[in-house]
Amino acid sequence: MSTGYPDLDALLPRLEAIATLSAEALEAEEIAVLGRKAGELTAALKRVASLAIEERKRYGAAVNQLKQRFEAAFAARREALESERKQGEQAGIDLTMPARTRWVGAEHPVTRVVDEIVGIFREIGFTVALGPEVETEWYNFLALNFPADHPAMDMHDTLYLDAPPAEGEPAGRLLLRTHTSPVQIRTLLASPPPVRVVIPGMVYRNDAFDASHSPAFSQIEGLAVDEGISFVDLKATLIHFAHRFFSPSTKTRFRPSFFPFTEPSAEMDVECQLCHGSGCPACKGTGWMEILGCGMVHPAVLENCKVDSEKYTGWAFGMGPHRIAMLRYGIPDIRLLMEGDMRFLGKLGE
Ligand code: 2NL
Repeated sequence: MSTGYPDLDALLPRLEAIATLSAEALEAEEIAVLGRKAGELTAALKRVASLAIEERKRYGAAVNQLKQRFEAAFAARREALESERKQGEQAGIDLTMPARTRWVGAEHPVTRVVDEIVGIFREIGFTVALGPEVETEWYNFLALNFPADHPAMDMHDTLYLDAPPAEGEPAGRLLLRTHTSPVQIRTLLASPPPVRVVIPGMVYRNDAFDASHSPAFSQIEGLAVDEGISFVDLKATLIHFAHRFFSPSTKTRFRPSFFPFTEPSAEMDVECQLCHGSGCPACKGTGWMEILGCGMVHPAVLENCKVDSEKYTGWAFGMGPHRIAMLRYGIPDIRLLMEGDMRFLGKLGE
């Protein structure tokens, strides 16, 4: 209902809105409209005195009428809030309690790293394979050319189960897999070459938690077996991976290494992602970070998988997504990736 005065009409939307205000907003609005010093209607009332007599009567009446409507609306809202509060009190609800802010979800950094790595290899023709976390000694060690007296097979290094293998499985102890390589063995046995697979998963070792060790952590391995595959394919593919995952200008280097299941073997470093090669505490001043191990699949491993090592060759790599996430995001302690503390994960998700 118009007052007939544009300056007073300008206040009508605020009159309407009073029925929606919270207790705090109601108090502030009351001061803003009716306050003795700076209230908008108080100012209008002050203007009345300066008007000619006829106009003074008409405008004064309009201001007073509007003031009464505001006063009634403020009183009604206060009453409504009070009765809501009483109802809430009876129901055991405290309506004055601040609302919980909503948690915004984000991918876990390790999940993000695994998905990106898998994505990069899928782009170049690799598929994903998965396998059991409880394994036999044969799949986890012996098929991979570990000698039977290798220290990794010791009870001090590997978690063994107190149960015999299932019927039809090779004899030997059951254990929690110490790497994802047994899935590569299963893949080669199930499907003859050409094979190009990546295998992400959790692996287990008899280590206590500290800043750089965990008894459970992730690994992702890749395997390519075909006719005519050479170390050139290994290098080209892994350098391509480093350029896709880090950046196209990331420097890489290969250093000779040893694994029972590859020959020759190497480790690949990328330039330190924190100092970009100049040397910092994260790379111990070297300017390089080790991100993976790799090599040409040992012929004995191919033969264990019924693959003719005269006809076929292959290369493989393994890396640790928990470690990669720590290097990439500068996370100093692996336990931060295990504890699910939202103060940490929420920051990373931003
Ligand atoms: C590392 C090293 C590696 C492999 C894993 C592999 C699997 C088969 C045959 C040959 Cl079936 N190799 N996997 C090869 C080289 C290195 O992992 O440091 N991982 C964190």
